[in-house]
Amino acid sequence: MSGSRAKTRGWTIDRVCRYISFMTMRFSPFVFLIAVLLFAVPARAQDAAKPFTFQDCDACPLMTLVQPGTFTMGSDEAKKYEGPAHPVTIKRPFAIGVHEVTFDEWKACVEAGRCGGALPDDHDWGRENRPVINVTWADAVEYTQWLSKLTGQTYRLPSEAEWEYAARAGTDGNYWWGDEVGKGKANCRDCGETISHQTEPVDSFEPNPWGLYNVHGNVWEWVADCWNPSHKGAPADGSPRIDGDCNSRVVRSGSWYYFSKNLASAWRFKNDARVRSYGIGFRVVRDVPH
Ligand SMILES: [Ca+2]
Repeated sequence: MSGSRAKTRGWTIDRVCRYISFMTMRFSPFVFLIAVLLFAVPARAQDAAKPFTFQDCDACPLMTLVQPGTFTMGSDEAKKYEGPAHPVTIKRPFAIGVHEVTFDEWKACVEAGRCGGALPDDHDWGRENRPVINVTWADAVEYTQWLSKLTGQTYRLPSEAEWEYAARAGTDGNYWWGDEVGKGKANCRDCGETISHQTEPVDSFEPNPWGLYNVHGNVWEWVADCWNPSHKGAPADGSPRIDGDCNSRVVRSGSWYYFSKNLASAWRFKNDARVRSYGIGFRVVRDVPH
């Protein structure tokens, strides 16, 4: 396994800084500014088409950078627990897993003597690039703690607000692609012509506009928050709720087993934090130093 230095398309952050320092000394600041502008304009256009991604180590989850912003969390058309809709402002950028954490990624933690010391049951669906399942909320937290120690960065579960912000990716419909689930866009009970009856590889289907895969369906995803049956009293700054029933934790996304209504961006559900389920996995968040 490689070290903890962040890799960004072949250019480390240290290398970029050294290059800028050298060019500023070598040429006049004015000439260098022109060169940077010429370089930056096409780079921004490229970034808009392809979200910025990085890994902190070879076995670490692929992460994408999410910029700060304000969005409306929840829904006033609540079927059950999704109201009231309320504004949330994410004040700092953060990085979130492009995919649900895979069995292969989990395996690295097991081989390091953590994460229970054995791979969870895969129900004979195959492991590798499928989402890890049959992990408790505490198991998921332990994985983030192991990643943090390995990389020197702060990994953790997303807050429920961060999760919904990243899943919506600037959209306000039931799904990032619109209000109708359609066919062939996700893995759920009524998402396709046939029912999969199992998980699919984490890079199945099209990603959302911010590059996240399977924010709707495949596996439910543990988030950090304690359970509350509504958003009444929820924080407005994107932090997790630590009041309420903390023996139960929030899960988001819906899964292969559930119907499309349970996959909606605002849909929320709970589970006993001790539960191991063939329908629950998670994705990680990494704090971005500022
Ligand atoms: Ca999912």
